[in-house]
Amino acid sequence: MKKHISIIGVPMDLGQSRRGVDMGPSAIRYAGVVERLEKLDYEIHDKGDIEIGRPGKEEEDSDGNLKYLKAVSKASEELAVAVNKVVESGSFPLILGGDHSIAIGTLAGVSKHYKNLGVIWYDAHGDLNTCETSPSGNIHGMPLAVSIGVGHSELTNIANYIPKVKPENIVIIGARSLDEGEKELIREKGIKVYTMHEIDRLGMTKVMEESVAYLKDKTDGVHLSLDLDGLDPSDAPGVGTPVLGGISYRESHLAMEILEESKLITSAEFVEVNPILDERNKTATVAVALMGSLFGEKLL
Ligand code: Z70
Ligand code: MN
Ligand code: MN
Ligand code: MN
Repeated sequence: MKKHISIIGVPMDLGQSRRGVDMGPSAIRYAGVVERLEKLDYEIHDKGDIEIGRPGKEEEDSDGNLKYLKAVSKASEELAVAVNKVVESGSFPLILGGDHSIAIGTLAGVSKHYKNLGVIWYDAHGDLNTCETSPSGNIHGMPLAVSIGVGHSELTNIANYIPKVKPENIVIIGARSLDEGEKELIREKGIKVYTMHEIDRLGMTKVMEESVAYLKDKTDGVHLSLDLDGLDPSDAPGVGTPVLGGISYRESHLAMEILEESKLITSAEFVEVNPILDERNKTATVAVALMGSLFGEKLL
């Protein structure tokens, strides 16, 4: 029987300060996501985009150090409802961002279906800030903290339950830009992190095999949250916060292939594609290629 994938676009750009990432879902569709995955014996249901309000002045929609809190929390509630429906229907949720603040809504929609959801956070950043520790006030730097129940209650309480994920069920891969408060939270909560140091030292095969082994027995589902800025800017230039020294295109394919073999992944999102900053839609094309590997595309 054919398996089902349901695509939800989230044209959200209010979780950070560079406009254009709201066009990410369009760019990823233009790069051929539906056609690519249909070739793999999946039935694809494109559910369209979540409506993102266009707020007025930033000051009026923000709360202290949380820019656009109201718009982000509203979109998160709506995304959580949409993702929840997809999971209930037995289809695989594939969410297209949008900035990484959308993970708050995705995880709120997914996690109630699992006793012990695992999360693989593929990112140059930890996204573990709170309003107290954030250097920017950008909510896209906070979604992983929010998901373990740390942060503003309007965000941690999306879909009316806290937390979405246990710290010991998280693996961060590709980190190379962590703020002081994030480092403290990582140590305090014992979150597993493979920085670029470990990726260089061990190789991506070992990093992914260890990550799979770490999550396999203690989780009953694993969400992949892939921020394109986890990749090196030479391979994924169309992101708002490029950080040198990232994961290569080839290493990323390998990572997706190992995840596919593991059969662990039960939902996924690809975020932070910004077509305005991109080179001829390269980053969206890379995202779609990685989805190909995640869903079983083979070279031969
Ligand atoms: C920084 C902050 C961030 C993504 C940048 C950057 C966070 N730690 N997240 N790009 N996806 O402002 O909190
Ligand atoms: Mn559009
Ligand atoms: Mn991120
Ligand atoms: Mn990032």
